[in-house]
Amino acid sequence: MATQSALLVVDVQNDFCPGGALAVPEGDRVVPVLNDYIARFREAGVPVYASRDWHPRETRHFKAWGGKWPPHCIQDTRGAQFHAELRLPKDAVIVSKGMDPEQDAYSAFQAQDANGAALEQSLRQRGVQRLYVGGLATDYCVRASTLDALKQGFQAVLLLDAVKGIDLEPGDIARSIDEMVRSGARTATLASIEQEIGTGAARS
Ligand code: VGL
Ligand code: ZN
Repeated sequence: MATQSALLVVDVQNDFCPGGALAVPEGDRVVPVLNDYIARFREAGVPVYASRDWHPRETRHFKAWGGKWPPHCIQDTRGAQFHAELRLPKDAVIVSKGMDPEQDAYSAFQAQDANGAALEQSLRQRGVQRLYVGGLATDYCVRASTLDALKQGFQAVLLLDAVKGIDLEPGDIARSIDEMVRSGARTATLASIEQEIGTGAARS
C-alpha cells in the first residue's frame, strides 16, 4: 500500500513577506512555487494543510515583553492574512498557533484547526504518514514543524525550492536544513516530486 501524504504550507502570511512587519528576505518567492505544489498534490488527492502565526497583541514572543521579535501576525490584522496570491484550496485545513501569550509556538504541531483539533490529531485521522513541508521561515517555523513531525513518527520531506529563511545569525538557514536532514528529513524539489506523484507514491 502506498504511503498517505499531506502537504503542509507553513506561515505564508503578509507579515513574513517583503513590506511586512517581520519580512523574510524574498519570502514572497515561495508563493508561486507553493501554488505549483498545491496544484500537483491536489491532482493526486493529497490533503493540503496551511498553518498561520496568530498572535495576540501582547505576548512574550514580542520584544516589548521579552521576546525576540517585532509585533507580527496579530490576529485579524492584514499582516496575519495569507499572501493574496497563495492559492489555498477551499478544503485546505487551516491551523493557527501562537495564541498563548506565554509561548513562541514555532511549530505547526502546536497549532489547532477551527474546531480546536491539534494538527497531529487531524493528520492521524486521515491516516497521513508523510508530510511535505514548505513555507516560512526555514530556520524557525519550518524547522520546528519538520523536527516535530519526525519526533511524532511522521516521515518528513522538506521542499527546498519552497522555503525561505531569516538568517538572524548568518548560517542559521543552512544549519537548520542540516539539522532537519540529520534528524531524518528527506529533501525534494518540484521536479523530484512530480516523479513521485507520477508513480503514485504520494497518494494513498
Ligand atoms: C516565525 C518568527 C516568529 C515563523 C514566527 O513563522 O517562522 N518566525 N514567528
Ligand atoms: Zn510569530
